[in-house]
Amino acid sequence: MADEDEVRLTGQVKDKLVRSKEAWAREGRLLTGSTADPLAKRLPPGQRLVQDFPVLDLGVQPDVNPANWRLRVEGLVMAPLRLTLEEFMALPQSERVNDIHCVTQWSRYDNHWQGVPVQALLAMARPKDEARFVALTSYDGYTTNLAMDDFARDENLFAHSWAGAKLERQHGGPVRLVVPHLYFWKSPKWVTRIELLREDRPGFWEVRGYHNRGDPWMEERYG
Ligand SMILES: Nc1nc2c(c(=O)[nH]1)N[C@H]1C(S)=C(S)[C@@H](COP(=O)(O)O)O[C@H]1N2
Ligand SMILES: [Mo]
Repeated sequence: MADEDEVRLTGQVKDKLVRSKEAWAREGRLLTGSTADPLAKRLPPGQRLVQDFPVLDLGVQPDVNPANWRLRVEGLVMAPLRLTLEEFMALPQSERVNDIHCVTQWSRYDNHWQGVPVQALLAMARPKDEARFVALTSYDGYTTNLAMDDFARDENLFAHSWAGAKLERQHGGPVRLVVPHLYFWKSPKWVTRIELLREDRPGFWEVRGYHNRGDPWMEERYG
């Protein structure tokens, strides 16, 4: 690992929590067996609305020194990127307001995010024609995967702020991805590496029984 990739991790990976979620996936827990049209129904099946903002992760929260933080766009791109936080913050900024849906059944409406649209970063990196999938890696070692079509949507943002304030470390600061049309495990906190691929590469939860795509309205909790 290069020097600038070194980060301090605090906490411990919650092995028991990971194992119980794998068991839930095997048993199909929380499934209601119904689906819904997002236009007809704002709250996806089996979800309940919360007002607070729960914190969910593997138990390890990386403390990234802003001077060492990097966002890398690599793989099947014409122009690989390796941005410092200063360079990232200097890119054209956008805002989005959206609802988020965690597979553990909580949903939270009207989250206001500020950051850099995925489409803006892709326009800089210029994906090659063969790029069909994306593998995302975070500073806590977490990984997740998306199809290009799900990644390149206009609403998706690399967010550095939430509700008008700097994104707290517990929610993925300095920068997390927000992909609101899929369950929230597809929105990596502390994201650092975006790799464009020809073939799909399932991530942390996807290899532990979660659905490969995770559409909340189709109730794609488990695969
Ligand atoms: N790096 C990283 N990103 C992650 C996770 C994680 O463990 N590590 N957990 C995912 C899950 S399961 C959810 S529900 C959301 C939770 O985000 P929050 O803690 O801001 O609510 O982050 C997602 N992104
Ligand atoms: Mo989650």
